[in-house]
Amino acid sequence: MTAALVQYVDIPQRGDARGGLAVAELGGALPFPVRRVYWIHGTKPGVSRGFHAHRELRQLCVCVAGSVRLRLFDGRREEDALLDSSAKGLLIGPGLWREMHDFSPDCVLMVFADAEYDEADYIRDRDQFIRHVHSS
Ligand code: T46
Repeated sequence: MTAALVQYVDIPQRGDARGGLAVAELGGALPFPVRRVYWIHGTKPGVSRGFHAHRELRQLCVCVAGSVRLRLFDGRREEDALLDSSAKGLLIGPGLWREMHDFSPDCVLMVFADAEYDEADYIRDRDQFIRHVHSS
């Protein structure tokens, strides 16, 4: 059977009568130690982002406000993931081309990464990415 490209994780909700509280912790929603956190917000209407893959990086994406659609491509198959709840995370491992589309105006996409920023880890050309996955 072919493994799904889209891997969701449940983000435990610990809210109470006062309001919401969601937790991403090592061994729970987070399968790796986090070395960097960034968030994408204020994306202009009609703008798509991403269009790259990573050689090694693992990430957990959580849409903490609004919604966004991620398209994943492994060099053969494409799958879409809709992130529209802070109770749902998306794990993206290495070797996956990712594109982000349909950002809602209020979207805040928080990303937990297992390594510091390194431009050398990016493959930003789709044809190069396809050659990379088919040669590995
Ligand atoms: C990813 C998707 C989901 C930094 O200097 N440090 C950082 O930690 C990051 C993430 C980016 N940057 C710089 C690199 C570029 O000059 O910020 C600029 C915008 O980055 P980029 O065009 O790669 O952003 P996105 O939204 O296309 O992609 C980002 C992440 O870069 C990427 O790892 O998987 O979000």
